Amino acid sequence: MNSAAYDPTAPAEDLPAHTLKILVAGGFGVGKTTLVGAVSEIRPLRTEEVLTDASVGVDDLGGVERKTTTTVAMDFGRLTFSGGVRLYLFGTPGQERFWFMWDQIAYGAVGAIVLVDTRRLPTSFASIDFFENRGIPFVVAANVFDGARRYTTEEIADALDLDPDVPVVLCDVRHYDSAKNVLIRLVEHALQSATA
Ligand SMILES: Nc1nc2c(ncn2[C@@H]2O[C@H](COP(=O)(O)OP(=O)(O)OP(=O)(O)O)[C@@H](O)[C@H]2O)c(=O)[nH]1
Ligand SMILES: [Mg+2]
Repeated sequence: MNSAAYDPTAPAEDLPAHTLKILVAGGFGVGKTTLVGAVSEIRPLRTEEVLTDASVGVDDLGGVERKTTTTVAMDFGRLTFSGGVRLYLFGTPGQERFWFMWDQIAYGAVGAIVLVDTRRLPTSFASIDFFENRGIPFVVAANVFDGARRYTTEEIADALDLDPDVPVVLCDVRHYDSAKNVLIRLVEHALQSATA
């Protein structure tokens, strides 16, 4: 190594210029873990446990009958954009009995994606209230499940009684490009909110 050329204070070239903490929230079984897994450039950290009988009659599995596990703490993933922005993605647990963790997971977040399943909109009401009450910018992303009726973004915004400045996007969280598009929309919205 040429020690004369070594400057320990110089920024490493592979380090991103900006790092942002982003939350992936929404109700039970809307696809949060799937989204983090679809976009993460590192192997995502997952805290999945098998769904037990405790869920019966509590969690609405309508439409996601094949779901066998649930997040009990959080998901974690990472995505770096070529412009030098790195996102740290934190997926929240959806089951109501784990909501007490949301404040800790949300600490320091610049924005959130609230995923909704249009067949089970009420499962995401609590997430929307959570970010509205804390003034954390969020976008609503409708994860369009196969066979689900298609709604327009206007219909979804109306049904959720969203403020007019909250962006609504349609997505399929299983696909990298679609999930990444939601993240880009959120970063734009969070930046606009910060400079407004
Ligand atoms: N058909 C279809 N299935 C999906 C889609 N997104 C997720 N799934 C499936 O739906 C189920 C729910 O996905 P998860 O990613 O575990 O949902 P979650 O929001 O993390 O769930 P919790 O952590 O339990 O709240 C899984 O069985 C997925 O394979 C989708 O866009 N289309
Ligand atoms: Mg999950």
